[in-house]
Amino acid sequence: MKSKLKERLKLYFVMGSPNCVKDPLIVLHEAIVGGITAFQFREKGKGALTGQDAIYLGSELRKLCKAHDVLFIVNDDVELALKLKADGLHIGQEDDSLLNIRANMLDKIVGVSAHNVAEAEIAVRNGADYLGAGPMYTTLTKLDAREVQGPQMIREIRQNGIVIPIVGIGGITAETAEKVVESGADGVAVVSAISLAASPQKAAEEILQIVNNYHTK
Ligand code: 3NM
Repeated sequence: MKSKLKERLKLYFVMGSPNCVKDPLIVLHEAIVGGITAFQFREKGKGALTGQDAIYLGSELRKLCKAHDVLFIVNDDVELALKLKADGLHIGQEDDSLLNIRANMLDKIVGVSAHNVAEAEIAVRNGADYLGAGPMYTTLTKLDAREVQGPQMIREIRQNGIVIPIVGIGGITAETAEKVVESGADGVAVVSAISLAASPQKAAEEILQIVNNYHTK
């Protein structure tokens, strides 16, 4: 599952029901048809589902990913990740420590959000499988997002010898995706550029093409 992780993180769609206007299952299905390579179930923010409702939606989304061989990662909640038989878990700096989490997620993928080189180094030392580096640009999706770091941050992480897979996140669109991969990211993680697009399929196709074009240059 961890093999070819760089390849599988090329277009990483992050979403929960608060990020959608349409039915999240339809949005995810369209995004899958458009070519996303990974999905993160992130049920956060105003109106987020909890308890059985979150488990139900998560299990439906999980089934879709399984059927289409798209990596399925759960944000922040180890129990939910295990219950949904996710491929992995993504944690922020505020979440439970990576060392505690690893004990429950032995062979699973664990990704960590990093907002600077120091956080990236600690995450790698503690065994992160990939980094989500952000925010690249201004985002309206995460209200408590840190200060914008820009793609330069990824360049600095690479200059510090970190070789694990990195995805940029935060305000990334088809206009900015190339700058992010140019800086040393293996892929881009996006929420609204796909979830709120008139056509999530077309949005995903367009961004994937930009990432692919860069990597085959
Ligand atoms: N994490 P959008 S920014 C979930 O900086 C998340 O760690 C971020 O949403 C970070 O693609 C972010 O709509 C939200 O801007 C990204």
